[in-house]
Amino acid sequence: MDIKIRSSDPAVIALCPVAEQEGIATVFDRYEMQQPQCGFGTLGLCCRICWKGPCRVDPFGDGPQAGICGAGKDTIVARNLIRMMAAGAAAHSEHGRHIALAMQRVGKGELPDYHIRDEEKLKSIAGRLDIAVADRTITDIAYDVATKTLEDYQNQDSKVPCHWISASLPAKRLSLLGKLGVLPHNIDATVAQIMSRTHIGCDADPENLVLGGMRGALADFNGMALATELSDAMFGTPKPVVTQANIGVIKKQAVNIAVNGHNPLLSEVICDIASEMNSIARDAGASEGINIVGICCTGNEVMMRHGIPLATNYLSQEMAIFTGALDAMVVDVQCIMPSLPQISECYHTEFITTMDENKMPGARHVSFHEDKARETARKIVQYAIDAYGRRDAKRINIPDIKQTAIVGFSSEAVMAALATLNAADPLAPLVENIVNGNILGVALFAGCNSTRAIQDENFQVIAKILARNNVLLLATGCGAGAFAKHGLMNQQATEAWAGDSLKAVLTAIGVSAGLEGPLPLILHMGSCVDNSRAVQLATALADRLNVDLSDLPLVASAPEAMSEKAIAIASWSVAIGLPTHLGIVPQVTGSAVVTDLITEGAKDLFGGYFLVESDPALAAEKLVAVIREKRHALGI
Ligand code: CUV
Repeated sequence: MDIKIRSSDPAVIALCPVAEQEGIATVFDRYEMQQPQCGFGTLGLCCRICWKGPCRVDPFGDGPQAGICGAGKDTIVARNLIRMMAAGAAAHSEHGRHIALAMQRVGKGELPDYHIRDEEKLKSIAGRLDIAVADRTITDIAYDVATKTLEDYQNQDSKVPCHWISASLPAKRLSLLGKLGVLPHNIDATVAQIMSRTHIGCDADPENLVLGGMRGALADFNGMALATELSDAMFGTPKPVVTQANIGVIKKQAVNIAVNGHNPLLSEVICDIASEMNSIARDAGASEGINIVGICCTGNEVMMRHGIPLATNYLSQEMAIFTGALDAMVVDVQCIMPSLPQISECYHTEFITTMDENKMPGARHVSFHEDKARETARKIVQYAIDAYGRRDAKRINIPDIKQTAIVGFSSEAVMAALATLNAADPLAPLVENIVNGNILGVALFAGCNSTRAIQDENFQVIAKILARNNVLLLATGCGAGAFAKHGLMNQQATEAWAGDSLKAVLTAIGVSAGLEGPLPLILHMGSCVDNSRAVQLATALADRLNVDLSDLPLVASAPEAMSEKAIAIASWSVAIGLPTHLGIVPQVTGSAVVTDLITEGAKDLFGGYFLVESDPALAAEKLVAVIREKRHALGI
């Protein structure tokens, strides 16, 4: 296999031959082995919802046009689609619940290993949730914030929407979503309703199903908004920090520990403990002590908050092990390939699962609970140090491939940078430059990598074209990882790729904010749950201009989306009014009705819609055209 047709990441191109030599299959090999993939599944036309099935609808119209129960293609496709949205919402919201429960216990004084590190942020959240802060202790406020947040999982009054969505979107948007009946009142109930209405013999109306799915997607937004905000209060709100990304951040002379997954509750403590255990690592022979590196969204979390370097993003997570110098990979939840423990077994690498509901065959399981966080983290770091002693020097192969990245652009950090230009009215410089056209518009890149695209390629091609057209670029998730690895999140990238007027704006802000040069070409806003940060910024802009989110020259793009979570994110992005590009054809095209619903139909209802285009250059052109259209409608 020519790996260059599967990945554009030079580290992957360097390490895949190592895997081949070792006779170990990678995600790219398994993709080949899956070809040709099932056409019914690709179109969304395979139904496995009951045991009379699986049933399939013939897309050419010759064979059966309904499943055994009578469900036709539109019902089958819609049910499959919204179950994915529900799964995505469940994943993000479970992550959020985990953080909220931990914060509630911090509030009760039950978790000595955790603290409220950002008291200002906690108070600002409390204000948004109408919780009093004057003359109260931080722990009391934390308890109330967490308790009110948890009401979003418990409220049974369907007329009262979830607190977090109410506190996060412009009034105009909330009113529209309320009228459409898609504002979630309870995350768990919304997910359960999707599972229930898609059971055999329930909701069969494609439009009704898709609207129910959109409510689930908005519950996903609610779950990620609260996850982000509570994490900031507990672990700190990100500020710009210079770090490095790609596999070359793994160090030969250090005990290398990769944290992989999503939830910062464990990785934060691992970072703390690692710095305390450096001398033990040195005594074991690792002259550079302990080196924590990140993968996927846990990587983004610790990168944004502490400048921990990012080893890689989703599709290349296996590559870290092929360096032969990864002593442990510690995982929590989501987007962790089950192949990893098997590959680790071929090396000296300790593969450690930590969440009782996320175990993997072949892994060592160290059960993580917040009340013993430091003790557990110490045990995990010790396993890594022990593994270091078992390294095989002959198999060490760390390609010297890494790029500088400036990360940490929370919405607070963006506002702080803007405030250096105009303290009284920080949004003014941004608004002025959008209105006068120096910034044509804003694009948010999100989502995963997929074997259905050349890894990281769509991200790079689209971003460079948009930047040339003076579009301000934001990124989260594995998209952010892709940009960081490929050197598009540094000042050199701004010099190389930004259009003249965008470059001037990024330089003015960067210099004024003390960066001694422009802001990076693409602002790293964090992990997937941190997409809520971009919405926060967009909401501030919309409120300032007294328009709705759908009026802004703002687009979203998930050019290599893959996970159910990404489907949920892309769907709420549509529901809040954003034209949302997908570079991978979603598994809905077996139904013209559903395809139309999420494109043209959604446009009529929400103002947002899906724009599917798998050619990245064409996608970029279309996104620029959409931004121009929005400007025209605004009269700017
Ligand atoms: Ni949550 S969801 S592959 S790690 S962005 Fe990365 Fe990000 Fe998709 Fe997963």
